[in-house]
Amino acid sequence: MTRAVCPGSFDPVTNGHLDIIRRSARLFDELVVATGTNPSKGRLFDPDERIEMLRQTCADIPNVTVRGFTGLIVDFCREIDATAIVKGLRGGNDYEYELPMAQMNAHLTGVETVFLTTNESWGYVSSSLVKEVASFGGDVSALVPAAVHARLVERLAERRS
Ligand code: COD
Repeated sequence: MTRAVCPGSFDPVTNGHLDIIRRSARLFDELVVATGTNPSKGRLFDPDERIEMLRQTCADIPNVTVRGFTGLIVDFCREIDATAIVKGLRGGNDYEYELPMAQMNAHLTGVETVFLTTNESWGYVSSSLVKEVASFGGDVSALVPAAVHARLVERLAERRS
């Protein structure tokens, strides 16, 4: 039985994330999507909200579960007996950012990191850019699941009022 973890901030989950999740779920028996906090990024949704949106959007993928984690990703992997971490790569910047993390995580516990290249449709999509464009009134409805889009519009309106 192979179990992998797909970690991220998912603030909020985008169609780019979902594509990586769906493709990873075909490679492993079980995939645990794990929301953590990246201290270098501000957040729009709290962890429970991010988990709820992920559960809603991954509900049709039978071998996917969604969990929150705090602390080191390698400790979470050990706790749930996962042997691989799956990450998505959109380009050189992602590679530069992810490579030392993959090597550090391998150094810490020997966990493997598997990289999937982005789907050509979603290579320019990031949660940060989606939030920025939406905050100025741009249409991001094709870039995130419909339920997430509704929450995003609502949250940004709350922030403005
Ligand atoms: N197409 C393909 N992949 C994508 C796309 C897209 N359009 N958008 C995002 N991705 C990929 C990213 O490259 C990343 O691999 C993953 O999806 C998640 O992205 P984000 O932006 O939601 O999440 P990050 O990068 O902010 O998450 C960082 C973590 C929380 C996973 C990281 O900080 C972490 O592991 N923290 C725990 C503490 C720890 O262990 N630190 C030491 C690490 S060595």
